[in-house]
Formats: sequence, C-alpha cells, structure tokens
Amino acid sequence: MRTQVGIIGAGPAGLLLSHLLHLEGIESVVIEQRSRATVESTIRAGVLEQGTVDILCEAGVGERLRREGVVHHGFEIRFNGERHRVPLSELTGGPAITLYAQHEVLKDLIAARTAAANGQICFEAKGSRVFAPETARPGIEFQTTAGSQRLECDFIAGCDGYHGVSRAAIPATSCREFHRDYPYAWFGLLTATPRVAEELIYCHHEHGFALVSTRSPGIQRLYFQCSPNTRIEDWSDDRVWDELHSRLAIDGGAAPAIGPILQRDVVGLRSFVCEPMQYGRLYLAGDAAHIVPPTGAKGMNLAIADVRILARALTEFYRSGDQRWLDAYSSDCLRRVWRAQRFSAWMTALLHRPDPFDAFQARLQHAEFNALKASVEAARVLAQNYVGWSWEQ
Ligand code: RFL
Ligand code: PHB
Repeated sequence: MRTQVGIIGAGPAGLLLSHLLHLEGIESVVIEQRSRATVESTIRAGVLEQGTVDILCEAGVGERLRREGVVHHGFEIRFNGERHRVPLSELTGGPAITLYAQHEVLKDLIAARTAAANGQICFEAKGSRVFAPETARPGIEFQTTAGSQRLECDFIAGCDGYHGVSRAAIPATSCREFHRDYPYAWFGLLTATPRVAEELIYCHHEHGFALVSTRSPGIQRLYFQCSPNTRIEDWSDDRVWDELHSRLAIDGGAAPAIGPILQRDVVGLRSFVCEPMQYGRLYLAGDAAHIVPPTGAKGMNLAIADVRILARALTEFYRSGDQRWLDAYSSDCLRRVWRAQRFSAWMTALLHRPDPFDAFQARLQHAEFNALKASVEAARVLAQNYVGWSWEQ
C-alpha cells in the first residue's frame, strides 16, 4: 500500500489532520488500534476553545457542533467556601468556550472521512511500527485480520497519544523529554443527573479539588481530586456523593443531585513535552508530543492547533516543494505548547490540595484567589488563557 501521509491514531489530532489534508487534495491513511465503536464512545474532553470551534466549522465538520454545543460565557470558582464568577466573555471582550464532548467531535470527523471516496481509516490495526522515519521513504507496518500490512508514505504523522509507538521511533539522542508528575489524580464520574448550574464550577476545598462539568441537560461530568493509587472499587456510590457534596457544599451554591453513576475512572495528572516534535519525515502531534494536566482544559485544543499547523506545512510542501514550513513545524507548535503548560500548571497549583499538605502553599493559594477577586487584570489574564489564544499569538 502507498499513500502520501500515513497517520497513526484516530483521535482528534489524526482525524482532523486527515480531513484537512483531504480538503487540500492530499491523500492519507489513518491507522487506529481500537474499534470504531470504542473510539466513538470513549469519554474524554469537553471544553473547546473558540479557535478549535472555528477550525472545525471552517473545515465543514461543525454543523452538529454549532447546533448541539453549548457556549459558556463564564465559570465559577469555589474557594474554601467562597464563590467567585470569572466572566470570560466580559473579560476577553468576546471569545468564550463551547461544551461539546470529544467523542462527538470524533463521530463528526469519522463521518466526514468515511463519506469521502478516498477516506481510509483502518480500525483495529494491531502492532503498528514506524520504519525508516529518517529517510525519504518512511512507512508503517501493522497487522489486520487480513494479515501483515506495509504502508509506504512520503510523511508520517504520529498522532497516537502519550502511550503510542511513534515517539519511540525517535532515537533518544535526537529528542529531549520534559516531565512532571503530580502526587494526585482525578476521580471522574459520568452521571445521569440534572445539570448542576449554567456554568462549570472549579472548586478548591481542604479535602482537595472538585470540578462540575456537563455533557447534556441529563448527563453530567464530575471530578474530584484523589490519590493516584485510588482503587475505583473502594468507592461506593454513597462515598462518592458524600465526598462531592462536602467539597462543593456552600451557602447558596448548587450541589449535584444524587443519581445513577454511568461510568467512573481515575485519571493520573502529568505534564510532558517532547522536543523537537519531529524527526526526519516523522511529525508528532497532540498527546504523542505533549500532555497537560486537564485542569486548564487544553489537551485536545493543543492537538487541534498542532495539526492545523502541520496540515498547512504539508500543503505548502506539496504545492510548491517549499520545505520551510515543515522545518518550522516544531518550533511553531512549541510556543503554544509551553504557554499551555504554564497555564495548566498554574491552574493545577491554584486548585489542588498539595500532597503532603503544605500550610505555606495553602496560604499562597488563598492569596492567588484573592488577587483574582480583587484585580480585573489578574482575572483577565486567567480568562484570556482559558479561552485560548488567536492563531497569530
Ligand atoms: P488521543 O485522543 O489519545 O488519540 C490517540 C489515538 O491513537 C490510538 N493509538 C494507536 N493507534 C494505532 N497504533 C498504535 N500503536 C496506537 N497507539 C495509540 C489510540 O487508540 C487513540 O485513538 O490523542 P490526540 O488525538 O492527540 O488528542 C488528545 C486529546 O485526546 C487529549 O489531549 C484530551 O482528551 C485532553 N483533555 C481535555 N482537552 C481539552 O482540550 N479540553 C478538555 O476539557 C479536556 N478534558 C482531557 C480532559 C483529558 C482527560 N483525560 C482522560 C486524561 C479530561 C480528561 C479527564
Ligand atoms: C470536562 O468536561 O471533561 C472537563 C471540563 C473542564 C476541564 C477538564 C475536563 O478543565
């Protein structure tokens, strides 16, 4: 098999890249290890920046997003029993965020790719391996039910997430990795309960962080800080609801209604960057190249920003043979990546309970919260970072 761009991973990065290339008349094949049904039903991100919404709409895959996505113009912070609203649109002078689940974005992209005559996504491909990334004839080997496959390409896009195989194809001497692990994790819940409030609630409490998000009027996404070693089976429904209620309880503030818990998971928090994001003709995008803790809601937005840059660079190459955009890919992406790292680390430090507890850090957190309340400038910096940066910034 031969194609122009071989893409490993049918997440937001891989699928959008394939679609953007298709719009420019460039052929690609997406190799995905999971089934289509699993990809379309895995619960992950929910917050889309305006720039992400714009690119999906411009690419012609925003019809359902426009109809079903819900625009939020602010969010609430609850800090040791005090409430403060961050009025995003008022502070940014326009841009807000849209709540639309990541798996809905994936459904829209898969529908668009499979509707196109050349839209090839190879689901349930096992044992993928990148070969010859440093040469002009790189490729991907993998297994399907039909046997071993060999896909030869001009370029490879490694969009296979943090645990994927593409990053491992870069020799250790040709990249540098930056890591930070956090001593806590998030317990995530999907519940069949009514909406708690009109906007998201980020909560700092002496027991730890909690977050109230939403997927639809009848389905909520709730999180609370836990230890990374937490065993899901140790948390009965009653224990989960008690913990959430004690963290979110506040005079006059809404609390989640108790109801069926549809799904629960424990998500570790980590920050990670691989520099550079390219090696030979292999280009990493999204979580394969960088991870942010979910507190700032940046991961999927960064994945989308990467592939927008990569699609443009590949388009320039095929149009004119000009390699300059491809050469600049990594440095163009890394500016935004480190900006998002900085913001996500800041949000994480503001809202989580340090573990082990650190009384000095707790006072600093409170001082930071007071600064957000007292200073419009401080709140504006938070709002601008949260809603995301324009493409030129
Ligand atoms: P993905 O989504 O992980 O997709 C990678 C795909 O590659 C496949 N794969 C392979 N395929 C073939 N061969 C192999 N060897 C393969 N290895 C892996 C996988 O099966 C998968 O389908 O990476 P991508 O495309 O870079 O997208 C990144 C985003 O998914 C991620 O950053 C976000 O979900 C992060 N995130 C959030 N981002 C936001 O922008 N806004 C949010 O509100 C937000 N909330 C979140 C989040 C992540 C969370 N978790 C689960 C860590 C909330 C949570 C709880
Ligand atoms: C979510 O809805 O899953 C969500 C919202 C905000 C975050 C992280 C996750 O910061």
